[in-house]
Amino acid sequence: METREELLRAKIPCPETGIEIKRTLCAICSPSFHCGVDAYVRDGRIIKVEGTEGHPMNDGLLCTKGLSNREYIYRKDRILTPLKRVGRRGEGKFQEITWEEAYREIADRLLAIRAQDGADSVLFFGGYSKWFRPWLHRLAFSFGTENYATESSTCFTSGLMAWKVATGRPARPDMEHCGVFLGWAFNPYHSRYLNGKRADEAKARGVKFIIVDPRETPATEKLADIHLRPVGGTDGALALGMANILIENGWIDRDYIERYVSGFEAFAEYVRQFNADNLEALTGVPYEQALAACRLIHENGPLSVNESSAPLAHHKNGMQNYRAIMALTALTGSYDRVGGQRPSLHTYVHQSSGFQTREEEFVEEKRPKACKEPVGKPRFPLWYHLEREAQAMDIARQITEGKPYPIRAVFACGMNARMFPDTEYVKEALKKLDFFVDADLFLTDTAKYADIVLPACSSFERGEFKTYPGGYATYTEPVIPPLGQSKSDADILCELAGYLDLDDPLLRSGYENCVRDIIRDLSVTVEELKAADLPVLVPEREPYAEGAYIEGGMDTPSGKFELDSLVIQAHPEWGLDSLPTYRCSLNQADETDYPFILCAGARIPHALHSRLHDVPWLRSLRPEPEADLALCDAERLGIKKGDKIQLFTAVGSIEVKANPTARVLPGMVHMYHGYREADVNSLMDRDNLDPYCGFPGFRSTRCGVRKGEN
Ligand SMILES: Nc1nc2c(c(=O)[nH]1)N[C@H]1C(S)=C(S)[C@@H](COP(=O)(O)OP(=O)(O)OC[C@H]3O[C@@H](n4cnc5c(=O)[nH]c(N)nc54)[C@H](O)[C@@H]3O)O[C@H]1N2
Ligand SMILES: Nc1nc2c(c(=O)[nH]1)N[C@H]1C(S)=C(S)[C@@H](COP(=O)(O)OP(=O)(O)OC[C@H]3O[C@@H](n4cnc5c(=O)[nH]c(N)nc54)[C@H](O)[C@@H]3O)O[C@H]1N2
Ligand SMILES: [Mo]
Repeated sequence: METREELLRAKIPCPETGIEIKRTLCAICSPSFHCGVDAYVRDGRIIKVEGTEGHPMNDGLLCTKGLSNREYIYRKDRILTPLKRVGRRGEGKFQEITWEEAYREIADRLLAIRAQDGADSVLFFGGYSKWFRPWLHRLAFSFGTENYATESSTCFTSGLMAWKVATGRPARPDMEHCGVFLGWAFNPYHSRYLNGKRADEAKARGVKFIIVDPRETPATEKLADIHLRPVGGTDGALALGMANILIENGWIDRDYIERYVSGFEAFAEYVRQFNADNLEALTGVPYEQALAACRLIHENGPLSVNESSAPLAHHKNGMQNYRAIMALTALTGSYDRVGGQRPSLHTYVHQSSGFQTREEEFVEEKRPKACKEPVGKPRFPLWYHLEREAQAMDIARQITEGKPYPIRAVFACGMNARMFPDTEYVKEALKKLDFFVDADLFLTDTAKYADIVLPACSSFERGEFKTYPGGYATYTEPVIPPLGQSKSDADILCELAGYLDLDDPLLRSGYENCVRDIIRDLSVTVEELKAADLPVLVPEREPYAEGAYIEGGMDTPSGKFELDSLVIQAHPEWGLDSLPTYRCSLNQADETDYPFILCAGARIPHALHSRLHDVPWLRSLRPEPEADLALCDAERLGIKKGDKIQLFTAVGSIEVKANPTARVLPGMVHMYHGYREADVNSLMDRDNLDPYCGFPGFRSTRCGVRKGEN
């Protein structure tokens, strides 16, 4: 028999130890995951976490980040009470106030600004944590403004827009049934471990893999039958060259194209200029390799393609490159086919689960009628046309310039200035605001600019509705009480709606009532979801019906897959190309002064944007910010592993440790973002933006490298 001491040390859940296992979810990364977690709780504290077995998402697995939830939740800089700024902006001097005082001050200030300059002079912003978005969005609308913007202005939406232009709907790769997988910018082992598992299974089934990545990664090593290594950001040229090869060799599905694709002739004519004569010069990929990849596609269909939310999109020509890659699915007849690219509709907060909720209605029913053009609309008209929200990459400019009208206040949930290009410029803009509120778990460098900081709680401390692929839904209960006086964002937003006296009884009635409204067409209830131990199957789920969407006519002007966009053609005043044209993405900077191409942001397993650099377990895996560069470049510059080097652009310079490696393409430098002491986004040109969608060129920025002070 073990003693109680031994049971405690082994963290055994039983009456002797008082340890209980309670179920929750990990919300550290995107809601398109949110893995199920078994939290071991003793005396209201989490003492251990494990993945939930039988959970439809992760079935017992967790990644490095998920396993660090305990350290994340108990990070030393958790905010425990509402705070009011008493020092200068950014200085970090605050006094504790009550929720009542915080709400009153926020309501008074926002209502006064609205009365003076209109609701549009207040902007509502949501950071990477997406779970509360329908509430924040509705709050903005009920307040009377369309100025609602999110971090998705740099993530995911570019690809979504590319799909909307082509087919009217997003799509998902059907890796389970494909014959060949085109892993374009695909390294799930670092960014989406569950997709890594799926890829391993596909490989074991005999699926062929083409990986397109400038670097060597676990994916290129474990999976690639062919590894194409284009210089970062030249993907469009490579895809158009591959399209040309497929067409020239007759490796296309003519019948499919005839029936379901529009603009083929113009596209085929355009891609002829990407050929054996120039493909290698444009992309760095030898023509023979591209030809071999096309042959592999032709001989091993159906073709499924990776959906990239960041690396392909973070270039000035990013969305067009994306469209060029998607065109390969049209040519090979793989869109809306088993084993190809399946059209999918979002069920709820960035998750497609195969059934409908009323999330969109919940937000749209409050869209204000008369308001000014939201931030970014004049500059990025296609963005607004398709997304109907503000483009966050234009916020700092509009605050600074006051044009076309002033933005005087920002109400944010989880704003991180180091997410944007040119961080200093963003901070200067925040200083100019009359009023800034930020809700966060931690007293971040950005929160230090706020007038009022609100303490948000983690997913372990709140109850939350959530859906999962395969037709599942769940509603978690808190597994520990919120730390200090922290609260769930959704509760904060609903309560604030009351203090603002908004004409919105549903929002004011609280999170749970809103969820009831959002799922009122489903036959499962909040009570049933809460009572269940695991996510439950929703009876309204619909299985995928192959070809139903293309047969019924797609949501595009022609009803077909548009290689040549009629939406863009109808708006010549936008100055955008209707074909997926290729242009060089590099910013205007002197090649002699800035000879390297900086790719900032390729995921590392132990960091998530700004948040996990401060979690000791994870930080210990890479204690200092590092930049990866090719062995030959390091040798030429006399740089050894661990040397301090400076990365510099016309915008700024940072000092980091050098990591010379054979994995990186000569001429390129890779660096992860979000570090306080070496903020790579402080090097980024704030105007180097994709004119189609507004995304920044984080992954193809000219930079210089020199040895630092060692
Ligand atoms: N150079 C470079 N820059 C990039 C990228 C890149 O690849 N390279 N990637 C871009 C992409 S794809 C993304 S998604 C963005 C990341 O977008 P960011 O918004 O910068 O992401 P995080 O740093 O994870 O989170 C932002 C803040 O939200 C807080 N937070 C977390 N959970 C909650 C919550 O539940 N409630 C509240 N109120 N706050 C919370 C965190 O503490 C943090 O301060 O960065 C973009 N910027
Ligand atoms: N551990 C961890 N996981 C994460 C995140 C995180 O911060 N940390 N962030 C989450 C978020 S918000 C996002 S958006 C996703 C992004 O997830 P992914 O899309 O997987 O993003 P990356 O890891 O940046 O890029 C994948 C691969 O693309 C390559 N790549 C970079 N630039 C280019 C290019 O120009 N062309 C080509 N062909 N390849 C290129 C990189 O070398 C890398 O190996 O990750 C999510 N998962
Ligand atoms: Mo992202």
